[in-house]
Amino acid sequence: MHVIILGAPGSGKGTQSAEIIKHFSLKHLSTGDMLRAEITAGTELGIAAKTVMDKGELVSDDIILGMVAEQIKSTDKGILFDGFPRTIAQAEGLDELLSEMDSEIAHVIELEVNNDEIIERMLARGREDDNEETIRNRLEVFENQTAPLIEYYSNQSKVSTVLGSGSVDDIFSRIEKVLSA
Ligand code: B4P
Repeated sequence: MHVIILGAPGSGKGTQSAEIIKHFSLKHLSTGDMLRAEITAGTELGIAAKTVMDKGELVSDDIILGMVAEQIKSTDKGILFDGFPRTIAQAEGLDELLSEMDSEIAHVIELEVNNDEIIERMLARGREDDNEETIRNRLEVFENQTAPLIEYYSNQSKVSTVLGSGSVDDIFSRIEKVLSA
């Protein structure tokens, strides 16, 4: 079973992914974590990605799809995709990669949180790309490039929308119901 967790920046995708993998046998694949690991390691990819991420923009589809393809091919487990796909091109690329393996996405969990709460959370998180100007740009990028994925996956009848505010445990219980159904 492959699952996508989708939501605005700061909606808690990483936080809920950590809960999901405690209870379901899935491999956690976070493109944000992978990019931050490249930055920490000081690779060429990391240096290029940092400039883009600091502005709140998206790293190119080719780079992301290359990184993800490598991971998908190296595991037999179901995958929890966190922060990926973020564009229609990435979603189409993912569908293609999975269909080559006779597989497909089973569930898309959409985490719904209002923008005021998101801004408050990210300012409190204080990661390097969490300043107010970058956050506003990331929210705009989300609306323009990532939100259309909800329609893309709704057309495949795969989307379950989950309220992403409240306690981490309460939100996880809502997700657990969807994944156990
Ligand atoms: P990501 O690493 O995906 O991070 P995010 O969207 O900012 O955060 P997430 O939703 O995981 O929130 P979190 O759990 O941390 O992306 C970072 C950047 O990488 C992107 O802007 C982009 O440049 C690049 N990138 C990544 N993937 C890409 C792709 N596929 N294509 C192109 N570029 C890509 O939660 C946020 C905060 O809220 C935390 O402090 C947390 O503790 C708090 N929180 C969580 N749940 C809470 C709750 N229930 N109540 C209160 N606070 C809560």
